[in-house]
Amino acid sequence: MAHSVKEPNKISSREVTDPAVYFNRRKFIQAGVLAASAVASGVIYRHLNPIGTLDKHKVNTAAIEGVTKAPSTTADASGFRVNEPQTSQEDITHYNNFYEFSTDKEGVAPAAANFKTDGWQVSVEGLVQKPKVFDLDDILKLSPPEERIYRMRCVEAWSMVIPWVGFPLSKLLDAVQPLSNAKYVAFETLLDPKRMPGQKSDVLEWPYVEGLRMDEAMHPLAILASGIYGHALPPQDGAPIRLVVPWKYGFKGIKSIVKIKLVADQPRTTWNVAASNEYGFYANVNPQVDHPRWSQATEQRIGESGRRPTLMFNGYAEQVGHLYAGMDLRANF
Ligand SMILES: Nc1nc2c(c(=O)[nH]1)N[C@H]1C(S)=C(S)[C@@H](COP(=O)(O)O)O[C@H]1N2
Ligand SMILES: [Mo]
Repeated sequence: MAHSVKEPNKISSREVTDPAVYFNRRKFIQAGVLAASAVASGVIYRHLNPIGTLDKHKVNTAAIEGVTKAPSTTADASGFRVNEPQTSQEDITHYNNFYEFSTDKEGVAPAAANFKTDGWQVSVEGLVQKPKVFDLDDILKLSPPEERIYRMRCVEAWSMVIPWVGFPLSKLLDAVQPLSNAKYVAFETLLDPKRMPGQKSDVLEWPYVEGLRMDEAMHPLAILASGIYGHALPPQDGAPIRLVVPWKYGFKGIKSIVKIKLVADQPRTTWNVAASNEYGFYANVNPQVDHPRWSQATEQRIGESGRRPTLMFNGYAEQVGHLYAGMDLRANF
């Protein structure tokens, strides 16, 4: 099931790949019946999996037995690197949500393949002492690249474990010196329908926008990522730079960012504008607050069988719970 949109009928079921369907097809591929499954699904694979990739495709046996066994938690107190099998590079880069290119998860990679990011700049502006239009290289020089191994939980109830290369968003914000009246950070994706053909459709309002409260943005777990598995971010995952906020649903992780603006009031966010009853501003992962159209109690980890229990704050409650003390987590979904 895809995200709800203003006119859901515009997305045919054929375009949307359900995680279970995707996963079952992958299992078929592993079993060596690629041709049969490709025919059955009507999909022509442009990227056949070399055996080496499949060998690296790790399966967690605990999850296969169902959801009774609790998954392992973070490897250390920081939460910077979870101690769970990483999703294969193939899956991370071929099962994507990026509506600027395609609403078909497996269609994003081919549609984005020629996306050029040369000369990329990011404007950091608004309520700051030192607004600046950064060249990408200058942003990446602000702080040494770090590997962060995070869970990623999409609101659609599938999840991955992704080894990002990135640096704390706080380092960039510190560089422009926020003013005391800056309470939120607003993010914007590139608007260029020629380069992002999905923007010719009105499936969402463009450009894609997202936002964080200032204290969320300053949290050490919130990063700007420029790589995956030690390689530069491929277009389909949000090249050249995207946000990653691991305790929130994946849609908060805005891709291909060109503008970051510090503001006084809570900014508009794309999915909240599209369906405010289904996608809140906070969007903290919460197994107890169901989506109006499906349960959030469990999730499908891509590359595994069975379902896992969804964890409060996606397993980062220890690190971020204090940010929401006294807040009604049901009302602020
Ligand atoms: N600009 C932009 N950012 C986006 C999206 C999008 O459609 N456009 N999709 C979001 C959603 S719903 C998810 S789950 C994640 C997916 O990131 P991934 O494809 O790298 O796994 O990106 C988020 N960021
Ligand atoms: Mo998502």
